[in-house]
Amino acid sequence: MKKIALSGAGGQLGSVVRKALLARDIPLRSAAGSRALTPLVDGEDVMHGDLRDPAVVDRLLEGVDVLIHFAGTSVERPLPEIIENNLRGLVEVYEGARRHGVRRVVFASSNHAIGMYPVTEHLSLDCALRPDGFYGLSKVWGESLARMYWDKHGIESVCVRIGSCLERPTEPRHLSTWFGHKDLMHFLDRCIEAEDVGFTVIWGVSANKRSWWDNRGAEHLGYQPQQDAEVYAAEILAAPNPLDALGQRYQGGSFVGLDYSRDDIDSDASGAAAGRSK
Ligand code: 15L
Repeated sequence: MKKIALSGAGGQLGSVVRKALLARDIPLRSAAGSRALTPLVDGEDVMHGDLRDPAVVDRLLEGVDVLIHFAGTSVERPLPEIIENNLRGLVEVYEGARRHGVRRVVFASSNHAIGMYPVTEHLSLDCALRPDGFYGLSKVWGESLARMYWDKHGIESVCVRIGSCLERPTEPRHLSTWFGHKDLMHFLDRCIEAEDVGFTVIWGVSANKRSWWDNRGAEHLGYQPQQDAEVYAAEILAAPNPLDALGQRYQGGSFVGLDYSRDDIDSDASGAAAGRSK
């Protein structure tokens, strides 16, 4: 059986994945950042540490076949923090993958790499990237880094542009962006089991009726989502939308309004989408 390492195992999503992988009896090494993890089952291989330190990365990747890399800053933060956690940390992780012959990395990218697209657009996997902040920008960089390590070093990556990965959708935007936990675990199973993935980018989204994202081109992974946020639509649409006008206009939702300074919001996105950049 393949040995899996999970970074970010103490985080919101990492905790869900950790429990589910252990329940499947998958040989797992769970790694957190600053706080130590208590093993959830007898003999669980747990560790913690700063992934900018190559010795910590060595401990993470020794004997590992597939790394599920969920560590890093997962929201908009000041640039120095993003650079340390999401840029420097990621280089150390991929360099560690080289040292240890790790065959495959699942890189948690994000919909915030494309958050500046208006909600009226439907996106294919090869769309131009339009990050909605420094966090989204770090995911653009991460996807390119993964591409480089495949092209130059033969390390496979699945870059998953995660939408809103929640137990259940709670607001209108999620009717398009929801990535249900069942679908997430099926997706990770495919990332572990699929034969050859090379460099693959895929939208981390359920089979939502209102999805903005089209996974055609990533069929080789075998990801076939079953969940659909539409089941919750009536309930969600009966409540007020928590997003402001800007957040409702763009796919990145609330991230878009952080440090936003344009005053021509009626003319921006469609013009830029058509290649105009006034
Ligand atoms: C993300 O990338 C974030 O990590 C998460 O906290 C959510 O904001 C999610 O995107 C989303 O867009 O809903």
